[in-house]
Amino acid sequence: MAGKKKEVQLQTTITTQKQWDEMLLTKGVVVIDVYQAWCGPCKAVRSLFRKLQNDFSEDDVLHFAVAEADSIPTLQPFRNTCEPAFLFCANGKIIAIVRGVNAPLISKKITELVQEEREIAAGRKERTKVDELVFLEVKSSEESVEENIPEATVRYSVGIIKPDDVLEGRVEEIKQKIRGAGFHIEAAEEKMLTEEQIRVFYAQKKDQPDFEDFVQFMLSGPCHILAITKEEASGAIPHWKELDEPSESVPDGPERLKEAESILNICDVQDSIEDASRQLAFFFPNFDAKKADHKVERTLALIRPCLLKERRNSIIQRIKDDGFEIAMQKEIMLTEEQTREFYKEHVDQDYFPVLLEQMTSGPTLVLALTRENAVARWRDLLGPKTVEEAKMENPESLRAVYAVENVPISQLHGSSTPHEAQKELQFFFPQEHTLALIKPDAAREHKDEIMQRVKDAGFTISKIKEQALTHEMAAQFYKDHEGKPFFEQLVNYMTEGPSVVMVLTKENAVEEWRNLMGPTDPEVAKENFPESIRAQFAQDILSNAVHGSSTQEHALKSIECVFGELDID
Ligand code: IDP
Ligand code: MG
Repeated sequence: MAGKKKEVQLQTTITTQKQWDEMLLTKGVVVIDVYQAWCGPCKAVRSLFRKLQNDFSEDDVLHFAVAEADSIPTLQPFRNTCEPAFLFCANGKIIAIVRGVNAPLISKKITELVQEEREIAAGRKERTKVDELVFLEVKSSEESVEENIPEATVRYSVGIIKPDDVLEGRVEEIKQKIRGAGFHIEAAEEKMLTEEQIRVFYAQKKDQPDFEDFVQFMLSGPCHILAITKEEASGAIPHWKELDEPSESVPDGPERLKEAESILNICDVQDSIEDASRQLAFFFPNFDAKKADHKVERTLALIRPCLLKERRNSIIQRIKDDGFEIAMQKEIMLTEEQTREFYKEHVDQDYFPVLLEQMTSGPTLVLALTRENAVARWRDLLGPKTVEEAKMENPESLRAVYAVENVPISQLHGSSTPHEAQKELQFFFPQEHTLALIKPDAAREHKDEIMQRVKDAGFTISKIKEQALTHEMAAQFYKDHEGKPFFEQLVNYMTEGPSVVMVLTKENAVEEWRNLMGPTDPEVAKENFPESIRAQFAQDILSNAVHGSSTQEHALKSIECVFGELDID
């Protein structure tokens, strides 16, 4: 590991506009870590930078700097965004940016730029005219999904719970302790380690006299391997080492913590993201840390009838408090057939009759939850499978906390793997079509803005046309309202000019579009759903900007009425 001295020299510190302007005069390539004063520069990339500096040390072509966004006017657009950003300066111009600690991408960019500078210096290549990056433009691209990187740098450690603790059923207790200290468990797996894995993982112990016995002990039964993360920017989370220090605030007392420290072989990866990636790859070959860090994932959650009836608000609040967003939701009364289909792998189990009875006893709330690494995080929160195990092994887990008295079935479900999540989401939220319409006045005045909202919400526009509804069409559309006092007015309004008529396609499209539209009356919309289209673009309860089918059946009928045969895939 490199010593502190070298670290100080690695990056030039830039805290004023003058220093920034001077930096631009540097020959060669400068890689600048733009940071916020409150969280400081990114430590995770330093070992990578050091390595690259060694690789390209011959001709003084590569330089590194850290620049504080708060105090340099040029970097104003980077203030108040907490994700790390790396700028690449060549020949006095900022020509590229990487957001987030994407080590492979940063490494690739540096290598490309250095090679290009060398070619130019050797006269083998002309300098191509490149456009300088305009930061404001760069900022707006943050909206794209790929760039949507969480705020803090995530670091991984691998922890091993040894065979004796696994055998004695202490896994949950230990996991709970790790979570209690502010870490997240991103993946967990019980498995027999190979002798090679043990020798590599515990390499630093190999000179201890009882090492061979230790290896044999580790081979004596399954271990529980954990991939653990800690968010770097958040100062509230202690380092592994600090877990070892006496702390009055922990109910178990310092002795228990010492024990936890010795139970887990703890690898502080503070200085080397490479070590952590190697260990992760070693124990979790299928675990994609980059994906887990950056990709907002979806999982399916079910809140079963008893819990929904008794503590609906509490559980929804808890889900939000734990950082999940509810992307889609639907309350349904499952039929026996649907229950059998959904739980087809469980139909032969002893508990199935009780499960079936429970699931069909009232409405279930089905949720599509999103956040990074949602599948593992939600399962981790749920805890052990049965209420009994949950209460015994992890009383803090949601299945224990939200157990319903006298009901033996756990009240919460979560998908086991991303693949299963996809299947389960499809089961409850199949692709649907709905008919959407931008009413005449809104089509004149807010068409582009409303279309943008449609696209941002992820709808596919399967068909679209601009057309003034005929009297017959409008009357057919609003057949259910015939005889109401506003009916005549409504039909007149709808036929006064061209509307934008669309077939929108998405999972759960009917409900999703109605959610995006908001309540019929814009005053109610403004009050309760200020982000909805009607809150923002409707004039009054009649001229309320948009229309959407209210059921799947209505949707199919009106699509047919406007577009003829339904021939959408
Ligand atoms: P929805 O459009 O949200 O489905 P509906 O109750 O189906 O609402 O009503 C259809 C349309 O009739 C509304 O979008 C609105 O344009 C109009 N409308 C509904 N209620 C009133 C009312 O009380 N006064 C005037 N127009 C109304
Ligand atoms: Mg309606």
